[in-house]
Amino acid sequence: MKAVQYRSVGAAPEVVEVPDPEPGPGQVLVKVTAAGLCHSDLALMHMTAERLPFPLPLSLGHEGVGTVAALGEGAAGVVVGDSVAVYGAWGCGVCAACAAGRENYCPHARGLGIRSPGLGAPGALAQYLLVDDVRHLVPFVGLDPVAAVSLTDAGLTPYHAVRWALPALVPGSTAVVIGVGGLGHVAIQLLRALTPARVVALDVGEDKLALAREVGAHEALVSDASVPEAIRTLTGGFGAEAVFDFVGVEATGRIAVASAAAEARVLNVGLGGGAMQMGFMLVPPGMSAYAPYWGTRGDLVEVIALAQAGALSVRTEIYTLDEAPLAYERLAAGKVTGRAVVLPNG
Ligand code: FEH
Ligand code: ZN
Ligand code: ZN
Repeated sequence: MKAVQYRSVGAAPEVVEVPDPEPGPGQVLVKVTAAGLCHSDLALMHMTAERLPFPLPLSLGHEGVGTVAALGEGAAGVVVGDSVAVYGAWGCGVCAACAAGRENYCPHARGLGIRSPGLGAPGALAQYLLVDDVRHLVPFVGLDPVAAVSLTDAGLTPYHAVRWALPALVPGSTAVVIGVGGLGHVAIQLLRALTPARVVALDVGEDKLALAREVGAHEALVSDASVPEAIRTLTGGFGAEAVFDFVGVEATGRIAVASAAAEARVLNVGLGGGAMQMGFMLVPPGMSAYAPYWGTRGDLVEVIALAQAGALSVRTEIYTLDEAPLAYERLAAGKVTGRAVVLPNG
């Protein structure tokens, strides 16, 4: 089969022919309908050999939907032809976190050598994907798989983040979204669907600010050092009750804290590698900070239900498998609107 692989440190991703995978005991083989690209893919392709936490070559793609193509011995709960979304945060499946569906926070996975697809295990940017257990598959009926594949990451990750901030997002509150990319533009829709908060979007690109307004932001402001003052003016001098930084560099971390109200919930969801200040008198009194990772399996079921109810839609750019290296170049250059989606069998 064909797959998009990262084959050596520093090399560009390339489309190669690899052996067709066969499902082993308990595994499910999924014929991939669509797979999304993520900034995390770029982050891992910029890591030094010393920091890369898994061997190469690696088939990329941790955002995938498809149809069940075959079941390994003993696998049950799905049948050939079922349309499924892949929950990508694979854990051990038996610890307290995994038993509660929080496999994204499983403390045992790494030590057991359990990796997510596209993040150490063969990923979804391929014609077929091996899924280690049927519990990682979520039914995906009534949605266009191409339009909605990114719910498995660009939807799931901001949904998990917004859910943590919900107690702060009461009537009269303000939520700030920094970065209107693949995750940020979905976060705006989730905040509008799930909370009464006024949503203020920040970005540096006028095209991204236009997208923010299109998907429901009440305000869309240029993200620079003066913007916390604008947010304080908007909020009567108090600041925002929740701030979501989907960029995650030092500068946006500073903007996030400077824009926050007392008791605000501030989240660093970005991959920029920037630190966010925390400490008495360094941040507003009572401020909470959270660095979430992906989302729980229950979150994925809920975000799919939100999409099925028409409450959110992911903006996508469609590419063939052979165009995937170009799509990564465009993603790296900030030229992708919403999410880039590849059709491995299209
Ligand atoms: C993947 C790997 C590391 C950090 C963050 C991520 C996310 O893209 C998964 O949603
Ligand atoms: Zn991702
Ligand atoms: Zn576990």
